[in-house]
Amino acid sequence: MDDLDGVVAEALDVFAAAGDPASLEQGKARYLGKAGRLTEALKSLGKLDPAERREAGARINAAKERIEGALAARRDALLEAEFEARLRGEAVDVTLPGRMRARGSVHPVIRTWRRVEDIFRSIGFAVADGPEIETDWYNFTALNQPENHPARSMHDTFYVEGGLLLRTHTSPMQVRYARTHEPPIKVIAPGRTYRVDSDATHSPMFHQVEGLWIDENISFADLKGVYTDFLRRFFETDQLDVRFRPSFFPFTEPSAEIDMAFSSGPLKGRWLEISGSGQVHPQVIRNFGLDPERHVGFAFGSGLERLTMLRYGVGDLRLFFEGDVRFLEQFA
Ligand code: 2NM
Repeated sequence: MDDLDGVVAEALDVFAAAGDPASLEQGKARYLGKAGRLTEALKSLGKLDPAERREAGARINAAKERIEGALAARRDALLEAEFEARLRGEAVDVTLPGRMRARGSVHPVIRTWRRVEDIFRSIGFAVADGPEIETDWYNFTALNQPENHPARSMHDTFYVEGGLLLRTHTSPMQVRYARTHEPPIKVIAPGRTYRVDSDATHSPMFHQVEGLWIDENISFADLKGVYTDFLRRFFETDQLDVRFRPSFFPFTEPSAEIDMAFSSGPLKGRWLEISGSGQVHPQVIRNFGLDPERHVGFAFGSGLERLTMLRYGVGDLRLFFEGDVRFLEQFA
């Protein structure tokens, strides 16, 4: 084994050419493996006489150390390169803007719902909530709605299985509340209601809030006071007048439409229908489980969509049900 320097130089070239740890290990086998060049050289020492053997052994070991050193250095370099490549591949650009999650907003009708609850709670009304799927008795009979009333037809009301129906107003909740509470009864029932009706100004699902105040001496004056106070707080102005117009509902007698008009602003002087109302009919009081000779009071029913349209100046009811974000995000 004369050309040890040549073998070392060759090994260094082979290691340098190895582009990854696997080919480096293959290169290692050619020089340091069982049948590697240096291993063969060490085996051949046995054929030499002792004087030569010592000197040749030293040279071979020196060559082996150089090769092992080069191998270790190349190994480190390749591992380092691999690590760097991985870091580069997994790099995160911390200067990029985050992926924003779009912010939702409360639907305008639900905002109105909450405002209405807040205002009535502040003047001592409870808030009642109950089933949207009702029995005929709670939705119609208890409210003095005659058997042949058109509102009871399949044409106007959504009937579901088992003789049940989707409530056409929130009044059945007033009945449920009145039958389970002692007077004075002072409650509002806001919620979803359903009618077979769908055009530019009617939606098959809409929201109502009904109010009820029953005690021994409640009059139309109380109704007018409560409702006027509610409207002034809801629209955040005292520049607002209220008038009653005679009307008819089966569950109230006498009955009245409530109109309101702003006395300033863009709608100044225009009377707007805002609610139905009346003194609760004696038969309905009986259905509450009370004696109409002793307990009297008023009820009213208002549309939450209508209140919302007037408050925000929304001109088209359908905007509430289309889910168009460009409309909804204005209420964020
Ligand atoms: C309205 C108009 C007038 C009303 C009546 C009752 C109850 F349960 F006391 F009989 N709740 N709501 C009522 C009265 C509703 O909506 C236009």
